[in-house]
Amino acid sequence: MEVRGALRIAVAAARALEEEIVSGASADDVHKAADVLRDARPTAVSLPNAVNYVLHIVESHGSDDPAVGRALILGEVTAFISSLESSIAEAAAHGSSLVEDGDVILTICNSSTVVEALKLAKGRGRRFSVFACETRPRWQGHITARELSGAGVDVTLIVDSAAYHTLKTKGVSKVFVGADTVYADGSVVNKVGTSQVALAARSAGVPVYVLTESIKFYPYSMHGATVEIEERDGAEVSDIKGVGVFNPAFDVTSADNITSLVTEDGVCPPGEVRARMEEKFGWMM
Ligand code: RUB
Repeated sequence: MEVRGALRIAVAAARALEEEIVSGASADDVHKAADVLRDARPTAVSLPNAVNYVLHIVESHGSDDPAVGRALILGEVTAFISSLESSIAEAAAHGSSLVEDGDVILTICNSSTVVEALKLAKGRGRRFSVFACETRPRWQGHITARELSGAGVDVTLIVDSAAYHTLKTKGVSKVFVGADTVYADGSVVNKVGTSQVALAARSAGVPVYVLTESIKFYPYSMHGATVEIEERDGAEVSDIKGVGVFNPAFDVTSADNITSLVTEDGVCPPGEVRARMEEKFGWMM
């Protein structure tokens, strides 16, 4: 939990492998490091996607001269990390263009893409306000509130269970959330509570936008695979003796409750995710 958020996790993993390669690790050691990194957290598919892509680069540069091979690999890995970093800026730029004067935006958790989009909108002079769900049990919504407030955005914290009431009574016009994993059918895995917010938003007639880089697309979901939902220690929720705790960290928001996904390539309805996935992840399949 020192590195949180699906995109930051992907960048951190790719950087760790880059360091391994710089330090002269053998291909075997790079593979072992990749296994450790992949197992760090189970839900955000940006992690295995980034790790697998670096391995794909390593494998495609077998050279008789190891120094030449390593230089080629490093060049491509560094370019890949830069492309991850620019994908957040591009997705956020597309997201920010959805923000209109007078908007009231509700969000949950701490998505760097959502925060960046809202900061960009503020920087462009848009007048809007934000409600941030606290995001129990680890309070990532407080991070969002602090970051937005620091950027001069009018932000109000709510407890997670106030989401529907807030949607109905505070003129919420849009919901912006991030993603950990995107399935081929356009459904999205994100911080637990996102699915309730989206259901409530649909019932209240409020559009839901998922801001996500395509490194979070899960290509194996084209064949029906799903990711494991991380379950965390019950002590994060309660220490009442004799009472069990179920503490899932993520949930799945159905495509029916999502208006559009917003990636570095622009706005994409849930029904178009499969085609984009095929285009982007052919190398993996
Ligand atoms: C973070 C979380 C974020 C997504 C998207 O969960 O669910 O909404 O990862 O974030 P955790 P980003 O704090 O448990 O990692 O847009 O930064 O990739």
